[in-house]
Amino acid sequence: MAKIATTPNNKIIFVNPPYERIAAGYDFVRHITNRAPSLGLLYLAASVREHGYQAAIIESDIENLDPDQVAQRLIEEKPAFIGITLFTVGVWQAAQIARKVKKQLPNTIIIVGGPHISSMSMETMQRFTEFDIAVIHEGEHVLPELLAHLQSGKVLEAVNGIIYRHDGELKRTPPAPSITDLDGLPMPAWDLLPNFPDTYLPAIYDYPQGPVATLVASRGCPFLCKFCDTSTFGAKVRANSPQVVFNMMKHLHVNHGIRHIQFVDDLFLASKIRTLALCDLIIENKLKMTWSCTARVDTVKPDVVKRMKQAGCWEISFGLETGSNELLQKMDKAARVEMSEQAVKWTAEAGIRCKGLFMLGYPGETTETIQQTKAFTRRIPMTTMNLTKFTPYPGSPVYREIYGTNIRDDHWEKMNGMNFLWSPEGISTQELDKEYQNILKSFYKQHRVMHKYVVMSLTNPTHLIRLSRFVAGFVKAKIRSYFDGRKGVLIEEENHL
Ligand code: B12
Ligand code: SF4
Repeated sequence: MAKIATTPNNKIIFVNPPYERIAAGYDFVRHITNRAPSLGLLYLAASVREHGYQAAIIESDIENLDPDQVAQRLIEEKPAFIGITLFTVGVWQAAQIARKVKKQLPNTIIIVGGPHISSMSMETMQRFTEFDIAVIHEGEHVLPELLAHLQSGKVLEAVNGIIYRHDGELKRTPPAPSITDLDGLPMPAWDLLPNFPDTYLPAIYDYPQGPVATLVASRGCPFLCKFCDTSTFGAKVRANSPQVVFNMMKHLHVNHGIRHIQFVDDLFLASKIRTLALCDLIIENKLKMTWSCTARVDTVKPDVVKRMKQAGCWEISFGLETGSNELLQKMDKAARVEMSEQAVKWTAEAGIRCKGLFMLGYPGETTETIQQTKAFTRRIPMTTMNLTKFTPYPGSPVYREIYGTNIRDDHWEKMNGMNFLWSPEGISTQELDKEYQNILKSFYKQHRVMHKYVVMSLTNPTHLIRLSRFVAGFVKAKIRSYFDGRKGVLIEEENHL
């Protein structure tokens, strides 16, 4: 497929395929889970629109669409191009959509990109022949160039950063340069999201006030934590200027009524100068918004967090991972437990909430390290704890170490951090599952933590409403289970995983 005849229209529909695997019977959890749109697709849609293409976005999970419904919508719309964003966990569902569409619309060109493609492009293209072209790494510059080549029937080998099919063979072009001038990119196309911002809520208790939007102010990370997949943006850090970040915040506030921003950068605090400049802009211009961000513990300084608080910072998420220094070392994390403790303390003292991101089951985890983590989570002044089940994501250094032992690529569709696909020597996945519950309970049952949640529920009706819907759904599911003879067991049928 080096040359493609001129396509019938200039319509491109972007798809965020369904990722969420909620077992039948557990639908009520949707009331409290994260409903953030793909910023990648918003950037891509804005970028192709600037080049004259007509863009639309389907957010499958947020719109509650299954693969068949997504495919049906695409078939009805008959776009010339479809652009699918891929996390490892969503590849199979995306392929299901692509297969259905291809049957009805054989001339529609299906392009894939995203974190999974940045790390597993060749394997994915070999395995799923329904994907026509893969765009590796950032797409804002490559995609419009690719579409222009496709429309004019020019050969694709001139487009850098892609994999395409030619006479039944896969061809890979040289990598495209990474985008250095982030300020030059058009603002994400929030206007293309149906019902934005109302239906795009983060997880319950993850924001002080709605409506909420996500933003990314920098790309890239030079560190090499072994569990992390940095293949999309690479090691070189690039950033928007504080003025452009401020402009985007103001745009969201004025035009979409957004009151809270979640920054999803890997290293929001990488530059103290940039962070303080943004805080100054927010304070000087009296922008009344709250915001949260993620940071490495070694970038936290008391003067910075104090200024951030004055500028509306509500919560900082830290990748604390574990309470064991030995494990941190095995992960190649530069931080140590003592450093984490200090950063969380400074943040709490500044009046900013601390969310700790932890993982359980990393290679080297033992019953002793689990106890260390449990004690650590109770010792530090953290307000929220997020615990994921260790998953070796393609693109992470640890994936290459583990692959070929007892993890197989068939596990892609389980890679959402909610399944133990692998267990360290000496601990079974069942034991890990039990400890997973124990650690969370031991943290959330503390009075000081519960108190904060009660206050939040009472002061912010959105949380209370979401919580009530969740509880009502749970009760209904329980009652239904008795009528159906399942005696309190909520799962209605085995999840297909
Ligand atoms: C915000 C975020 C989320 C948000 C929003 C997700 C979303 N749909 O975008 C939420 C919280 C929902 C989320 C959830 C998950 N996430 Co997440 N998330 C991120 C984070 C921190 C930032 C993503 C982002 O907005 N980047 C900025 C935008 C501009 O970049 P982008 O989306 O990658 O898009 C660019 C390119 O990839 C490319 N591109 C993307 N799609 C397409 C499509 C086409 C057609 C083309 C041409 C190009 C293209 O062009 C875009 C513009 O340059 C990344 C880390 C990171 N550094 O990227 C992790 C990351 C993407 N998440 C990851 C994971 C694993 C998950 C989860 C599966 C599990 C978990 N424990 O979090 C869950 C899925 C939950 C579920 N529903 O089952 C991994 C993915 C690894 C992998 N191989 O799959 C990452 C890379 C973290 C990491 N370092 O390991 N996540
Ligand atoms: S965990 Fe954070 S610091 Fe470590 S490599 Fe990933 S993005 Fe970088």
